[in-house]
Amino acid sequence: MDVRAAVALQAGKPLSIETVQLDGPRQGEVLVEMKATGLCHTDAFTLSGADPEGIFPAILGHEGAGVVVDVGPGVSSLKKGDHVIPLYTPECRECEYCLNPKTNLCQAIRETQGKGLMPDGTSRFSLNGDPLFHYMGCSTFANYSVLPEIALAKIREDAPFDKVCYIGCGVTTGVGAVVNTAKVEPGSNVVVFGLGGIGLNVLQGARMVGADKIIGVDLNNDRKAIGEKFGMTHFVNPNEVEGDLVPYLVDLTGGGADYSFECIGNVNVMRQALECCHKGWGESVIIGVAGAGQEIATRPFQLVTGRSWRGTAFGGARGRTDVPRIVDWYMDGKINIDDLITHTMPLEDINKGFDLMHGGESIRGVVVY
Ligand code: NAD
Ligand code: AHE
Ligand code: ZN
Repeated sequence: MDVRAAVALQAGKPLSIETVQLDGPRQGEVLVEMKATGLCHTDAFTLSGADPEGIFPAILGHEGAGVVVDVGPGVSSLKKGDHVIPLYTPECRECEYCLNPKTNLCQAIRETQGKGLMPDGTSRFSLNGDPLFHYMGCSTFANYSVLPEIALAKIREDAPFDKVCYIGCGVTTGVGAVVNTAKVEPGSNVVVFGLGGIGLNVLQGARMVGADKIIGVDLNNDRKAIGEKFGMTHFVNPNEVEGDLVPYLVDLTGGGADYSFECIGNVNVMRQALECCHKGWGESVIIGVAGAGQEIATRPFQLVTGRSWRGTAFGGARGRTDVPRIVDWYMDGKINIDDLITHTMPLEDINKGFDLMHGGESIRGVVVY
C-alpha cells in the first residue's frame, strides 16, 4: 500500500515528505494505522548523524499511538481495531532478559531492530523500489507502519491518541526512571538536569513518589514556570550560579542529592550529575543519549566514596505490561501529559516541529495524522 511518511534520506538534512510503499504484515507482525506521534530528542539525535546506529534512508519516529488494521499469521494477542502504542523496547516475555526481573531490555529482536530491519531481516518500507530502513522497530513518522506483535502494547480505547502517544517514550522514560530504575523513596532530595520532554516527566515522577526537594537545572529560564507546575521546588540556571555548579547543588541539597537524573545527553553534565550526589549513597541515573565517540569521566574516588552511576532505557518499563497502566494513570489524572504537549502539527510540518525543539520553544511537539 502507499503511505505518507517523513523520510530521513540523509544525516543532517531535513526530513522529506514522501509517498512510500509498505508491504503487509508477515508472520508475527501487525499493520498499524498511526494516529499520532511525538517528536523526541532522540529522533533529532539520529537525524543529526551523531547516532552510531543511525542508518539512512530511514523512517524515524518512535513515540506513536494508533489502531491495528491487519495482523499477520501467528498473531494471537492483537486483533483488528485494537488501540496500541509501539514499543522500541519490546516485551517477548520469553527471552533471558524478560525472564530476569533486573532488566526491561528484551533482546528478542534487538539485533535486527538495530539494523533497521524487521525480525526476518527484511524491510517492509520502500521508496520507488529501493528499501527504506525501519527505526527503533517503530517508524512512527509514517501514517501506517508494520511492527512485531511483541513490540505493541494494547491500550484502552477511550485514551486520546494525540496525548498518549507520548507514553511511547517521554512520559514512561521520565516517570519510569524515578519509579522503576531509581526507586526514589518519599522524602528524598532529587536533582534533575535538563527540563525538556524527559526531565519534566522525571519531575512529576519525583513529586508522585513524595520526594522532598526537587531541584531542576536548565539553561533555559522559560523552564522554571513549567518545572514548578510539574513538582520542581527549586530552579537553577547554571549560567546564573556564581562559582562551580556542583558545590552549589551539594549545598542546596544539604550535603548532596539522594538521586540525580541527567536528561540532556551531555557527558560533562553527566559528570556534574554524579558529583552532586550525596557521599555514601547518592545515585545518578543517566537518561540522556550521547553521540558517537563521547565518553563519561569522573575520579574513581567518587564511586569509592559511595556514589553510584547507572543508566536507564525506556524508564525500566516492560512495555506490554506497564504502558497500559501508565495510560490508566493519565486517564485517572495521576499524571499530567496535556500541559507538556505544546505544539501539534500535520506531518507536512514535522521539520518545523524539530525547529521548535531545537529553539527551546516546544516541550513536546506531536504530529497528528
Ligand atoms: P529536550 O531537547 O526536550 O530537552 C533537553 C533540555 O536540556 C532542554 O530543556 C535544554 O534547555 C536543556 N539543556 C541543554 N543543555 C543543557 C545544559 N548544559 N545544562 C542544563 N540544561 C541543558 O530533549 P528530551 O526529549 O527531553 O531528551 C533528553 C535526552 O534524553 C536526549 O538525550 C534524548 O535522546 C534522551 N532520551 C533517552 C531515553 C532513554 O530511554 N534513555 C528516552 C528518551 C530520550
Ligand atoms: N543507538 C544509540 C543509543 C540510543 C539509545 O540509547 N536509545 C535508548 C532509547 S532513547 C529513546 O528516546 C535505548 O533504548 N537504548 C537501549 C537500546 O538497546 O538501544 C547508540 O549509542 O548506539
Ligand atoms: Zn524517545
